[in-house]
Amino acid sequence: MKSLVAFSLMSLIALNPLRAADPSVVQVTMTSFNFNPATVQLRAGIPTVLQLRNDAGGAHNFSAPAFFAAAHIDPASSALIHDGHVEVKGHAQVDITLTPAAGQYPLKCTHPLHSSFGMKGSITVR
Ligand SMILES: [Cu+2]
Repeated sequence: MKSLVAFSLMSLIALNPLRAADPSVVQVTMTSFNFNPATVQLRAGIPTVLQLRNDAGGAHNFSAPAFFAAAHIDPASSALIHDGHVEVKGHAQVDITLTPAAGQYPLKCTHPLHSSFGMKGSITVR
C-alpha cells in the first residue's frame, strides 16, 4: 500500500510539467519594479488560475480593480482580493482562480512610487 501511494505521488510529480503548460494556468512574475509579462493575455470565459509570483524581497501588489470587478472570482479566492488588488509578500505566490471577462484593463502596483518606477502593465482578455 505504501509503495502504491509513493507511486501515485511520483506520477503526479511526473505529470506536473504538463499541468504547467495548461493554457488555463497563467503566471505573472513580479520583481522590483516590473510585471512579467507586462501585458497579461487571458481567454474570456475560460476558468483560469492566475499565479501571482513575487520574486522580490519586498512586497508588491497586483492591482487591477476593473479587471477583478468584471471577472467571476472563485469564492475561495475572493478573500485574497482587497480594493481590487492582491498583496503578495516577498518571495511568495498567491493563486487566484477566476473566469475573466473580455476587455482591456490597466494593471499596476499601488505601493508608493512603484508604478512610476515602471511597475505597471495591462491585461488583455479576448
Ligand atoms: Cu510594487
